[in-house]
Parts: sequence; C-alpha cells; structure tokens
Amino acid sequence: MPYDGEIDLFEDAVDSPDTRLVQLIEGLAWAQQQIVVFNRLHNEPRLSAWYGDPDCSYTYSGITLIPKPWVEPLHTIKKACEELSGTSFNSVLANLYRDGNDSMGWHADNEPELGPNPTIASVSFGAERRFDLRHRISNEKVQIVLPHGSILVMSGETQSHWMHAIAKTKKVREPRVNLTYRMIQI
Ligand SMILES: O=C(O)CCC(=O)C(=O)O
Repeated sequence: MPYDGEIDLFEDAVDSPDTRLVQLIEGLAWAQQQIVVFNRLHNEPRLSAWYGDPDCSYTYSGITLIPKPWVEPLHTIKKACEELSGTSFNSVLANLYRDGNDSMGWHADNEPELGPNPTIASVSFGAERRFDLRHRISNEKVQIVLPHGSILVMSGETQSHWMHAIAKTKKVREPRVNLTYRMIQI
C-alpha cells in the first residue's frame, strides 16, 4: 500500500487453477448467509462457507459461523498460502460470487478474534473482479484486479487503516471463488 499497510499480489500462485475452480464450486457447502446491516437482516449478495480447525468460530456482520472440517482443496491451497506469506492459518472463509451481480460491501477484516494486524491470504479463481481499497482517513483509493490463480497477501496495519470491497459489475457473467485464509486467535 502507499502507506499504513502492506499488500503483495502473487500471480499464478496456485497449481491447476481451472481444476480447483470446478472442485471448489462443486464441492464446498455453499450457503447464503443473512447479515445485519443497520439493524436489519439482509441476504448476503454472495454465497459463503467457513472451514477450519475445531474451535475456530468466526463472527462478522452479526452472524457466527461454526467451522466445517478441512477438505482437500482447501487444505492444499492453505499450504501454498503459508509458504508465500510465512504465516500459519487455521481457518478460511470461502466466497462464491455467482456473477457480477454478487458483491461484498466496504469492511475491514478487523474482528477481535483475528487479533491486531492480522495477515490474510486471499486466493482468487475464475472471473477477474476488481478489489477496491479505501483509506479510512485520507479516503485515498487503490484498485487491484485479482487474476485467476492469484494470492493476495494483506499484512501489517492494512486492516486497521484500509477498508476493502468487491463492487457489483455488469461486465462479469462468470463465477468467481475467493478463499480468505485467516488465523483465529483461540
Ligand atoms: O472476494 C474477495 O476478494 C474479498 C472477500 C472479503 O473481503 C471477505 O470475505 O472478507
């Protein structure tokens, strides 16, 4: 980032990304979560699934997710993320954006269970989507297109100072899977 945080994008970072995309879409326990926004329940505009070590419950936007046990693609990709980032992860939030109509609003991955200055590895498969970052104070924006098979590592103070989002887009008709590996402090 220009200041107040670090991000690194590694392209072609995952083996056999086409196979992984199909395995993940077909094999994960996708569900549409209900989230609380301004005290009202809404369907989240994407599907998601939470996997990890037992004890790694995760609460965001008013919902608590209980982890499903690791499955092969998620565990293998976790190792690639750990090697690239030099950090360990014990859980992953998988997100399925069915097409450009699915999105994720402005937020930071700053829940208390992630601890201060968490490192997060974010893996992308399928349709390229734009990842927007916005500084909380200066409002400066950074935009990154996340390619199929890439790993984006966010670290340092990124989550304290920058929010991020995936905007809707009429240009994208294909699905995208995103895996964000995290370390829940137990
Ligand atoms: O889909 C992405 O690239 C980001 C997902 C995200 O920010 C999240 O789930 O917290």
